[in-house]
Amino acid sequence: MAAKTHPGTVESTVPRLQLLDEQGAVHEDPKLSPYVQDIDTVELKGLYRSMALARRVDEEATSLQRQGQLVLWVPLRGQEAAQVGSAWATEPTDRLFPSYREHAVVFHRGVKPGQLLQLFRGHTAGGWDPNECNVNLYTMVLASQVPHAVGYAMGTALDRKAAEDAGEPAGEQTQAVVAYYGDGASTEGEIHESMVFAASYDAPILFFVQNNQWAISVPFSTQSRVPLATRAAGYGFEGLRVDGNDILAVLAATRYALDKIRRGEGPVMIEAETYRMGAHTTADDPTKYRQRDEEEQWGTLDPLERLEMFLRETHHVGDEYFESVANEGREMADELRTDVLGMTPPTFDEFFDKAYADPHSLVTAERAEYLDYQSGFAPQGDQDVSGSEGAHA
Ligand SMILES: Cc1ncc(C[n+]2csc(CCOP(=O)(O)OP(=O)(O)O)c2C)c(N)n1
Ligand SMILES: [Mg+2]
Repeated sequence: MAAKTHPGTVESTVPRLQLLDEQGAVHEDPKLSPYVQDIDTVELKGLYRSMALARRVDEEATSLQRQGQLVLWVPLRGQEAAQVGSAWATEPTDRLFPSYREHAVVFHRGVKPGQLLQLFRGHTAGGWDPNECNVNLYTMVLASQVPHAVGYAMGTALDRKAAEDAGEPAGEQTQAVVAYYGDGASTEGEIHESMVFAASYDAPILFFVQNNQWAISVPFSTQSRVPLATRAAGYGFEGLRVDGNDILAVLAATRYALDKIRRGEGPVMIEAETYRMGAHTTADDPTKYRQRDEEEQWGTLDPLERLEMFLRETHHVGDEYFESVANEGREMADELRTDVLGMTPPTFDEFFDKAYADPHSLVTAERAEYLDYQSGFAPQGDQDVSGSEGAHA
């Protein structure tokens, strides 16, 4: 579906790539098709399963937030193909830098849904160890992860060069870095700076933009007059524009990009055109700023339904498989709910221990001051919560 455009929009010279069309049929593309030759029925079922489980977790998390069990939730519905397809193309050694909606990406790297929900319950400031799964922590500050990712990519390239200069055997494969961000974040200055540095230093990085058409209530037509992929040329590297609801195109384009990056041919950018089907977060009401017919049109482009059509019609996968995935999703959601309801909140003083890796005298003093202040209150059981006074949290 064509994105809403501004009257001043310049016709794009970057073609929109697609392999799996809206009716669930595959077409050849000279650039992308070679990168998905190995994707057989087993792999396709795996891709479907990952998307479906991520969607089920997303639904459960939305309900948990509505029931007051999470502080906030950021729905991913609609973006499953962009996330699973791109993550699937990476090697476990590649370093990923998400923003805050990349749930399917972090699940692909082994982060458990319960670990992620601890963050959205306010029980942790992180959720996982970035060095264990090679995924940096979420960041809410738009675009801030992108210069970090470029710096990391420049560092890996320098390490590799230093090892080569010292005559040490080169590692098995060049580590690539993927920075995820959105159409709204793409207009932050950090992205421009990141692209200039990445191009100048030939950093092994993939800029992966999920253009979900909205930055909260601001439509994409306000962010850019051209598809974002066209911007890459201005920095001197390749930009690919893919149908982000077509998991095969996303997978192939990401593999193509990572191959190029590993050959030392500089950064690449991918714009995955997709749609945020739900609210921006559980604190948002999209009916205030977007039209129902737009949502309905994009609803016909659902990435899961498209892959399901292809699996059923071309790969003869039947109901049994889809039912087993749905059952697995239900069990996963039940476990997640039990897990979340059983989580014990950390005490506030624990946060002082997380400020620095090593003890710090100032933080130690602040912690003592805080504990002293807290000790001035009556123990929980003695509090009078019947009247209005003293009943506030
Ligand atoms: C530096 C900064 N400015 C503003 C915000 C407030 N904010 C949070 S999300 C968002 C929209 C981001 O849109 P986009 O980059 O398209 O990502 P999406 O939420 O659509 O995935 C804004 C403006 C923020 N978090 N950080
Ligand atoms: Mg967006």
